Amino acid sequence: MNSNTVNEILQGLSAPEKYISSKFFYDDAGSAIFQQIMEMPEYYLTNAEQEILAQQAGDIITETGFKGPFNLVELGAGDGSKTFELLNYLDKQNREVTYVPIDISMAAVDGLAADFAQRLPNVTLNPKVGDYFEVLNGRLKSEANPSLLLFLGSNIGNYIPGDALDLLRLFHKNMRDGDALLLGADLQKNPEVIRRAYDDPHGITRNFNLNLLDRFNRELDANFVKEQFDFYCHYNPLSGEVRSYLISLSDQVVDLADQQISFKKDELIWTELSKKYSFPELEGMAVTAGFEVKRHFLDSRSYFTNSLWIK
Ligand code: AVI
Repeated sequence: MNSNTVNEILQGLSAPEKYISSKFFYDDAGSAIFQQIMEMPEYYLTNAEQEILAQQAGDIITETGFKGPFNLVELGAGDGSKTFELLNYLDKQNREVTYVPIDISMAAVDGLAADFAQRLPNVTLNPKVGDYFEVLNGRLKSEANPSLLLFLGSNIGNYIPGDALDLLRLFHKNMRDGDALLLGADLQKNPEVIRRAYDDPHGITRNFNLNLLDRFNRELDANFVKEQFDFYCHYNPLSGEVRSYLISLSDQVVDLADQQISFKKDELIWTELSKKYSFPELEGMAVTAGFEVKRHFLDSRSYFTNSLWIK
């Protein structure tokens, strides 16, 4: 980890209310645990979004209004499994599309490109490795064809509200007039359904959180004792926020990157926000960021939306 990253982590762990950004979940081990999360029956988000993209691909593409060739630009593509549904549809329709998966992980982008090249030989692939702000910077404006941006998986829900808006504004700034954004967002629903998806009975989300400590031990020369921490999470149906935490089980001092961090017994470290939206909240964000909301595409249980916004 570079010195800015180390300082960011130290700052969070020295704050009066300690926190660690959820972006640090995703080392190789954390990404593998996240795969296990997505396979849990309680974690309904993945299947709900897959269902929407598989069953409503035609309507989604029609609503963009794109008639000719276009770019499908996926931000944080991961393994691209859900996008396969859209591309498969486009391929069958003989639509001319260039798929631009962008991900920070070279392994993810390479794997996905190899997989799609084999399964969708007619689709043009133009994968990009890097931070999607840097990769996106200026690129869509100079494209000859319109672009449909994909920001799937409820990733928007992991940003605190101000940052979520900044990100949407940044997408907007980089898009051409008439370009479209398909945003995957988890909806407010029976709070028990949401609670079970995060406070899961298998302990997988607990491992996902505790893996942060393993990562810091390995990469920041820290000496966290995992048994001295536990996981807690809470869904507040009034705010729509799932908040996840690590709890210190004793008064303890931990070494990390040549600093000493003190924890009180029962002190919390906030590790993640997973925001669940109402339609007015989503529509408010769209308008504030400069978009027109075209349509919400829902799964059969109305748990999740892929919302199409136009610049
Ligand atoms: C990646 N992100 C949208 C997931 C979420 O639902 O907030 C990460 C996750 N955290 C716990 N379970 C899944």
